[in-house]
Amino acid sequence: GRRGDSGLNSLASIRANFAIKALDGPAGDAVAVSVEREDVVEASEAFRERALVSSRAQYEEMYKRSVEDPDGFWGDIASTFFWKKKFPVKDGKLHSENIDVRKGRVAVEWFKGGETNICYNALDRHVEAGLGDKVAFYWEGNDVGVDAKLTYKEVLERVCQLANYLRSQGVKKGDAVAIYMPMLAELPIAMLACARIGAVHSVVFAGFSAESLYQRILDCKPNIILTSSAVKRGAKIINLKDIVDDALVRASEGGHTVGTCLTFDNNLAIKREDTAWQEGRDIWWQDVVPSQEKKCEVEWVDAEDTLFLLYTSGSTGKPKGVLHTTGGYMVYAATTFKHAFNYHDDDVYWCTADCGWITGHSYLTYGPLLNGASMVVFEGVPNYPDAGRCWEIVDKYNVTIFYTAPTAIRSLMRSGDEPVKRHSRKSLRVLGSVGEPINPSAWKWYHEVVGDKRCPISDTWWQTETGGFMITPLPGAWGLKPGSATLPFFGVQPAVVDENAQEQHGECSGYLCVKAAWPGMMRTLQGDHDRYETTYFAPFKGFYFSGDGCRRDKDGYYWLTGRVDDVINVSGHRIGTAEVESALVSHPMCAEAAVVGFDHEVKGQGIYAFVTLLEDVEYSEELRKALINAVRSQIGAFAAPDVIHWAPGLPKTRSGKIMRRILRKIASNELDQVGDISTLADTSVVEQLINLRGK
Ligand code: 6R9
Repeated sequence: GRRGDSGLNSLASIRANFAIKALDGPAGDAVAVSVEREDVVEASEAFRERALVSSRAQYEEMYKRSVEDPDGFWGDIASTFFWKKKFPVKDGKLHSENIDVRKGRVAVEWFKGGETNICYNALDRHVEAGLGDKVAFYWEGNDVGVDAKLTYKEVLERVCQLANYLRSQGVKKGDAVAIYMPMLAELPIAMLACARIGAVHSVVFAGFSAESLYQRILDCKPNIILTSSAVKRGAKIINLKDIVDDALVRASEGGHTVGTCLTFDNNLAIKREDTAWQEGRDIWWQDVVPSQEKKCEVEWVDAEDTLFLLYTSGSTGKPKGVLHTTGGYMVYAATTFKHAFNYHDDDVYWCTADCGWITGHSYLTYGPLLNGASMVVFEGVPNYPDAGRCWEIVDKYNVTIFYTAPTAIRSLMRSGDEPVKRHSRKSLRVLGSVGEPINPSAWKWYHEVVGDKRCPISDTWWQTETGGFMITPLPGAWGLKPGSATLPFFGVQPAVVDENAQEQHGECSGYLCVKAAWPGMMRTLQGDHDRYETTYFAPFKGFYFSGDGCRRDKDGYYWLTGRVDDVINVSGHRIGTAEVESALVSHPMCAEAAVVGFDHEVKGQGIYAFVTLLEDVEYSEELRKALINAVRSQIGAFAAPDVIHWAPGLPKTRSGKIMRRILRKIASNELDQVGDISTLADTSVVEQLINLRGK
C-alpha cells in the first residue's frame, strides 16, 4: 500500500474496532512493527547561517524554558505585540489551566485581562511602522494572467471599509458572521474585518453543500453572511449564491433567519441581473463597501474573547464548532509561523490551503500577516491549467516558502519531473507539508525534485483544535527524517500513552496526547462544553487526546500514523464516517450504511461505503450514482464515496455493533487478513461481502 513505504502501519487499521469509549486491547502493537530509518537529511551550512534556531542544543535550551516557565516564555513573546491594556500578572502567572477532568471543569486561559486586537496587530502595527507599501497579498486568480497586488496599507483600507459596513448593519462584538467565499483576497479581508470589530467569524469552506452550510448557520446563528456570486475551480464554475440561497431558506425553516447576505460580484458565469435576488436581504458588496470610510476604529477585546469558530468533523454526530480566542491564538499562530518556516522579512510565502480550513486561518491569514509577510493568495488548484502551475507561480513571485499538502505533492509527482524542472524555482528556501502523514517517497520527491535538495521540509503536525503547529521541524536546527514531523514546538508537551492512559517513555508507540495547555489551543466547542470534555479530555484522563496514533523513535522524533478514531482523512480533509453514513441513509432506498477508509494513492485515504438497500430493491448503476449524489448534497463533493460496495448484510456482533475491522480488510482487499470472525452474529455475511467485491 501507499503507506507501506513508510514501514508504518496505521494504528487505525490494526486496532480496527477502536472506539474512544471502548479502549479494548493493547495500544502499542501497531506501530511497533516499523522499520527504523537512518537517512537523516541535514540542512546546508548556508541555510544554517540564517536559521533562527541553528542547533538542537539551542532548541533544547529554549524548549526547556518554554515548559518549565511557560508564563515567562510566552509572556516575553506576547510583549512584542501591541496591547491596548497589558495583560496582568496574577500570582506570577499569565495563564491558568485545568485539563484534567478529575479535577473539575476543563478550562484554559492565557493573558486574560489583557486587551488587544488581532487585526490591529496584523495590519495597523505594520503600517504604523512604515511597512504600508509592502505587499501583503499577491493575489493569483484561477486563470493564468488574472492577478492583483495589495499592499499592507491597501489591505488595511479594505478591511476598514468592510468593518464599517458590518458595523452599519449592527454587527457588534461577539456577534457571529458567516463567511462562505472562494479564495479571493476578500476572504482573508472579511476575516480581518470581523476581528477588527470584535465579531466572531465562522468561515465555511465553499465546497460544502447547502445542507452543511445550513447546519453551521443553525449552530452559530449569524445575522449576516458574506459570499460571492460564484467560484471557478480549475475549469468548473459553481454558483455559490444559489447554494447560499438554499441554505438560508433551510435556516429560516429551521428557525433562524439571516438578515443580510452580502454578495461579492466576481463577474463569473451569471450576470447581476440574472442572479436570484431577495430584496431587503441580498446586497452587492460592490454597491455598499467601496463607498465606506477607509478608517475604522478598532474594538479592543479581552485576550479571552472569541476570535472565531471553525467547524470540524469528529468520529460521531454533527460537526463540532471549535472555538478559538484572541490573545493566545495570536501569539501562538505568529510564533509557530516564524519558527517552523524560519521566516525572514524578505521572504515571499505561499500557502496553498483554503481559508475554509484551519490552515487558511493560522497560516494564510493570521500567522503570516502578524509577521508582516508578503504572501501569495491563490484562487485556483495546483494542476490547472497544467501540472506546472505551482512552479510557474513560484517563479512569478519569487516564492521562498511554499506550504502545501501531501495529496497535492503526490498528485503532482504523478505528472513526472518535467513540469517541475521546466521552471527555475531558484527562489525556494523552505518547503512545508500539512494535513496528513507524508509518505517518505513523496517527501523525497518534494525534497529532491521540487526543492533541488536545497530546501528543508517542515512537516507540520497539528489540528483545527490546536490552533497552530504542535510537532514540527525548525528548519536548520536539526536533521530531518523523511516521514517524521520530528520534535515538539516550544511549550508543547506531547505524551504517548497506552490504553490505560499510562504515559510511555523513550522509544514507544501509542495514542498521541498532550499533557499541558499551550496558548493556541481551542477553549471549548460552540455551545457544548460537555462534548469538548468528553471528546478531548475524558478518553485519557489528565491529557488532551488528539485522535492520532504515533510512534516516537530513539532520537525523540515523532512519526504520526493517522487517526485512531472513525475519522477519515481524504486529501487532507477530515471527514467523519458517521456523517457520510447518515448522508447515505438519508436516501430512501438505503437501509443501512457503513463507511471505512482505504489507502488511496493520491488522496491518502479514499471513502469506501458498504450499503444495504431496502428489501426488494435491486442494485443498479443509477442507484449507485444517486447514493453518491446524496453525499454530495448533504456534505459536499469532496466527501463523495470512491466505492459503493453492495452489502446484503453487514458484519455485526451479537450486540449489533458493526465490526469495521472486517470491513476495512475487505475494502483494502486484504481478504486473507479478515481475522477472527467468530464473534459475529452471522458469519456468512463476510463471504457474501467478499463475493460482491467490485460488483
Ligand atoms: C492542520 C490540519 C487534523 C488531522 C490530525 C492528523 C492529520 C495533519 C499532519 C497530520 C500527520 C501531519 N494531520 N497534519 N498527520 N502529519 N503533518 O490538517 O487540521 O483539518 O483539523 O486535521 O490531520 O490526523 O489529527 P485538521
